[in-house]
Amino acid sequence: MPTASGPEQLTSADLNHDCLPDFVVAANLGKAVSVLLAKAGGGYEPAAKYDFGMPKFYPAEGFASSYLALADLDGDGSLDVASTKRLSDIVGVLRNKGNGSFGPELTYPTGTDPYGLIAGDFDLDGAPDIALAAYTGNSLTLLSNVACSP
Ligand SMILES: [Ca+2]
Ligand SMILES: [Ca+2]
Ligand SMILES: [Ca+2]
Repeated sequence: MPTASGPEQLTSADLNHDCLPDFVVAANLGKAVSVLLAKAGGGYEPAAKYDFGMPKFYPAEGFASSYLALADLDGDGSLDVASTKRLSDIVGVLRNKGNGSFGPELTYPTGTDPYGLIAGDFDLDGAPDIALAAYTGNSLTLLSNVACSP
């Protein structure tokens, strides 16, 4: 299954509510997030448990996409994608339209050169937030979610 070039990290979850696991891949060289949606009826043969459609590529604002986190960041019930951009000072958020396709990437400021990230409700208000480790900035950025009011 092809992805954008230089895939670094991947994660899996059901992005389109069909109970089949989909994949999201962060690509460094290709500067994109690749989304592969599982197709129903893929069978259970070895190494081909699920058949995937052609991946969709979401350009990463011209920066290498390194790490991913999935969470329902806008509170609409579908998982969204947050990805760090190496050698930048932003994190990108792709909002799931509910069917596993995504709108234009939104960006938010971080420390210098964000790398690893995790999603979690760090301020205990019920909405998922994002914490990022900034590689050359030697810092941790905590982005509190104000878009989601559960
Ligand atoms: Ca799915
Ligand atoms: Ca969502
Ligand atoms: Ca929160």
